[in-house]
Amino acid sequence: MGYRVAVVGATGNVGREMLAILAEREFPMDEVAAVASGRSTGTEVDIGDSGKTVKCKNLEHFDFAGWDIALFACGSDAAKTYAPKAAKAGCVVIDNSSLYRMDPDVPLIVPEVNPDAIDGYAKKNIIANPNCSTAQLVVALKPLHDAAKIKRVVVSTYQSVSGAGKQGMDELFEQSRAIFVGDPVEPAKFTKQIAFNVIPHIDVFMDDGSTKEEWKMVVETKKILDPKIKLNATCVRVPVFVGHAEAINIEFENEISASEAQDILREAPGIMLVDKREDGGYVTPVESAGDGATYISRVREDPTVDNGLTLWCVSDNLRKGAALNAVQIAELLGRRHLQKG
Ligand code: 11C
Repeated sequence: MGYRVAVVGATGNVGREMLAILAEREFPMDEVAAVASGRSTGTEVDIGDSGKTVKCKNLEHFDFAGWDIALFACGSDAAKTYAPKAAKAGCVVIDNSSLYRMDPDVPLIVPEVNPDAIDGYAKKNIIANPNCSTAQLVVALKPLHDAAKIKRVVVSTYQSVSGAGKQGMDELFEQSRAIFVGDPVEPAKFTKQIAFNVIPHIDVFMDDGSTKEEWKMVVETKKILDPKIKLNATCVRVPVFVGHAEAINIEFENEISASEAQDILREAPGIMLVDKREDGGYVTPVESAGDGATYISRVREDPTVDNGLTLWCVSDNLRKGAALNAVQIAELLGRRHLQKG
């Protein structure tokens, strides 16, 4: 006997990945529903490469009663209306939007980092999935924090356009084509030209001059890993389709060498260490796309502070940063709380 799972926002970048990953990981399902806005009703959506498809149902009329788990990938506005409705009907919501992440009654989970926090899920029947740039960061930080206690982190991100949805991907493609053929370039989703450029602005500006993407990295890292960690982020959009990269500088309480850190990271859950210190001996976003790992490269000591390390971290933002993490949460929920059969 398996679960009945609904994927809400099934036609978007993350929703499609959720369906694919449920199939790839053979999540025990008796039934899967693809749910989306009214304009997608009846659209056939692939369940990954399984050869099976499912017809989209209209979110507005979808009855969540009798469904065990709903993976929400539909943005904050729809989550605000429909997540409480689903939760009230007895369906556990795993929400990928930012809406509930900082709610003290909603666990914010990265299974490799804070699995025990899931035990509080029943307060609202909602579990939050972190922002993509936070997910890979905390996977990288957790084993190092356990080993030498992190005091402060300075991170610069290089975030792919798929983080901004299909519209973001289309805009990079269209602008690249326009530049090659000499057509005018017209920014729409992004505030400036993204093709052959980088933009130091993701999400809206906050009063202190940081952006909401940067703020999310700070508060989500504190909630998931340790509220005592100080973190400063600069989030940048780059002309890459899939895969976020991060340059991470870490200051520790206790001594830790680069080779000790490499040994720890090599064994850590969810991490692939690729750190050969030679041409091409590191991972780039293109190689991370389609994969579930958080890749770490370029681990080295930072001689400008006591107990400092710098490293490079790359992961598929649609997978570990969103869909895969949500499915891993569903697996954890199943193991701990919703045992079937
Ligand atoms: C981006 N990180 O790359 C964003 C996308 O809070 O879930 C995900 C936003 C979020 O644009």
